[in-house]
Amino acid sequence: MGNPEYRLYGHFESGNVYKAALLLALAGKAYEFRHVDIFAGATKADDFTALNPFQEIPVLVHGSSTITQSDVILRYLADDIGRFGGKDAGERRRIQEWMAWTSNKFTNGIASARFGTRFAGFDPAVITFFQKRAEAAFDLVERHLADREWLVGDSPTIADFSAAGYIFLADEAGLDTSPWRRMHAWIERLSLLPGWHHPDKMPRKDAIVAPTAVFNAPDDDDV
Ligand SMILES: N[C@@H](CCC(=O)N[C@@H](CS)C(=O)NCC(=O)O)C(=O)O
Repeated sequence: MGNPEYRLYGHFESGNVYKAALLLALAGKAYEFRHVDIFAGATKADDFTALNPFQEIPVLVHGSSTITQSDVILRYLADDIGRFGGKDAGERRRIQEWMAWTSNKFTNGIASARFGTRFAGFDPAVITFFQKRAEAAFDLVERHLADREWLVGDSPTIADFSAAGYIFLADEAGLDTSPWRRMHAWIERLSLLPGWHHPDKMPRKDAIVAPTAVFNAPDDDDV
């Protein structure tokens, strides 16, 4: 295999990196993975800061473009690959709404509870605060999925990948998602798409990641 066109800087523990890796996996795109040791402060190093002034992963490099922030990366990839980005302007707007909402409620919910539990040893009351916030967000997703299979439109989009990224890690945040039955079924649907992999299969060092399968939706030509 030649050099893949996409390079993703990340760390295997990052749900935000996983969102981008998930899209690439489902689209059947190979990518170069560059391991960034966030626990050793690599995001604060001068060379990384020059790449991403926000000093965070994920970062996507594609040709001469450097893109940061997981949801912006998802939008960039969807537009570049021509998949998962919504069928029309209305769907694109709905997708942006969902990504803005989940970036707030799930990050300051699941991701913060997980960080406090697994890595930072937060006070239990603080962890409970974030867990309750996540559970309130689960209620909303559960209602939304009453009469639909995907968050926006009738096929998977970057809204689903963005929202689901941390749900696949919810158990590490001390959250049991099984009582939210429709949400659970939606996560199950995502995990059955050809090419899907769990976050625990993220590369742990620099690697060329080859796709295992390509998910082809029946209406891909419309995108
Ligand atoms: N809003 C950012 C959040 C990114 C973020 O929190 N990245 C974490 C890993 S999940 C990180 O880089 N942590 C290391 C650091 O801040 O130095 C996004 O959506 O990409």
